[in-house]
Amino acid sequence: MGSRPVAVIMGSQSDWETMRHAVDTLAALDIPHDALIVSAHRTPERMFDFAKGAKAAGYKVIIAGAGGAAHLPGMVAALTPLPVFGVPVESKAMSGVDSLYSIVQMPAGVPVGTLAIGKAGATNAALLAAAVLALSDDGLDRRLAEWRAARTAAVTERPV
Ligand code: RP5
Repeated sequence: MGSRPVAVIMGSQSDWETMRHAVDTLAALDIPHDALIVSAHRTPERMFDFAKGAKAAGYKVIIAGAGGAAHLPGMVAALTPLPVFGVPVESKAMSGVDSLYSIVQMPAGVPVGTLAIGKAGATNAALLAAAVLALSDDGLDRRLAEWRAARTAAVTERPV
C-alpha cells in the first residue's frame, strides 16, 4: 500500500467544513491521507494532473467532494482507474440536491460511488474507503471492526 492510500479532494475551501468529516474519520482509523483543493472549473489543469497521476502517486481510493455544478468526482473518475467516491456538498441555493444530481447520474462505464449529501456522506465515504483498503490490510480490518463495534456499543437502549 502506498504511504498515503486515500486522497480527499474538494472543489473549494468552502467544501472543507463538510469534507473534514471524511478526513476526521480516516484519521480515527489511522489511515494516512492527503486533503487537497482541486476544482474542476477553477483549476482544471490541476484536476487533470492530479487525476492522471493519482495511481502512480500511490493512492488507492479517491474521495471527491463538490457542490452545485459538482463535476469534480465525475471528471476525476473519467481520468483515473482508481475507485472514486463522490460526496455531494450541501449547496446554499438547492440544499445539495443539485450537487447530488450532478454526481450521481454518471453515464454507464464511468462509475462514481455516490454518497449522501453533506456530513453523513463525507463520513461514509471514508468508511467505504476503509472497507476497500481493509480487504488487503489485516490491521485496518481490525481497526474498522473495532470502530464499528464501538459505534454499536454507544447506542443506549433508552433515550437519555
Ligand atoms: C464547487 O462550487 C465547490 O465544490 C463548492 O461546493 C461550490 C462553491 O464554491 P465557492 O464559491 O464557495 O468557492 O465548485
